Amino acid sequence: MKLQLTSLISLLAASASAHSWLECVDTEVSNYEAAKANPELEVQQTCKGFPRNKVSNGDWIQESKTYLWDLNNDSLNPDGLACRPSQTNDYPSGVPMTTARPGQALRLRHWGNGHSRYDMGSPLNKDPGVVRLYHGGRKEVEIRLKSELTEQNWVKGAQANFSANAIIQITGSKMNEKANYFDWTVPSNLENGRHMFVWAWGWGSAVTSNPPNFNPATDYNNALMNSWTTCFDILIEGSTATGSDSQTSTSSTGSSAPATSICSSKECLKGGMAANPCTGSDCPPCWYAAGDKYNCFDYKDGKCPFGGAYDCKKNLQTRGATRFQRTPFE
Ligand SMILES: [Cu+2]
Repeated sequence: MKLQLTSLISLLAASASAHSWLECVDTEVSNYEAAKANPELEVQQTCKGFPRNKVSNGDWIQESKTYLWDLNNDSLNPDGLACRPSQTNDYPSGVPMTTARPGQALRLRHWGNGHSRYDMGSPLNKDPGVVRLYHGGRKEVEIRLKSELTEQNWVKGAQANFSANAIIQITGSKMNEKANYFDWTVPSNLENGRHMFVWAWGWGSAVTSNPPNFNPATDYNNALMNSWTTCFDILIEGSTATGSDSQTSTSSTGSSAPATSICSSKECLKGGMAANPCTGSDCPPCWYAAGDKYNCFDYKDGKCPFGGAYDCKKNLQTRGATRFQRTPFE
């Protein structure tokens, strides 16, 4: 049975176009380190919190037909919805909603389906892309349209490589993706109550691109278009927050504090030049992370010259640049 299912999965993964969906929001893996070190081991895992309305739970074939959501398929999604219409805020018995505290670590699990590596699987030589999360900013706010899956509604920092924490068994030139995970920490500024999230696999090529100082570890990846989504909720408990957003737009509260301290305490390179370091208020206002360093630039026409800056003067995270905004600086 197990072998059968595995070969059926490989067959479907190879024949179908690339696809994935979120299987579990709160995964407990009792032998993660051991299985990572030795992928031949059976992964011991249980799911404590599920995505919305997970009625075919565990039935991979059924879910690949009736649960995942092909965001950009205009005939299946003519209204441009962010969630499959059956993914309403329902949690049948046995597949409960996730309950979590701010600051809690969650291990999300999605299907690799043969797409975890550039040099193997299908399609061959394609970047596996990123998985990331979106949130409407407050409790009980629903993200309804795919057009709302923007950097503005991105949960800052909630973005990882599709196969970053995966357990993959390699045999010759074949891979068996035993489990793909996305480790994430619930933001500390979420108030108590139900919060709706959208998990997305950014896999297609976007029309926008990333600024020159783009840091893949921390910055929203504008070069990838979301292809597949799954919707879920988290019931937040034990929070002392009072309803500020999880997004960068609320930099007047919690989220600005770390960046503000970067502005005052870290060193940055003026004009991106190693010969011109400065610290704190002696520096130009527009800061860009570049690996473990920072580059800083003066305003140009009253604005930060590239998108995606942290503006230390206005205490504000600016939006990522489109490729059109980049033009004068290339
Ligand atoms: Cu696929």
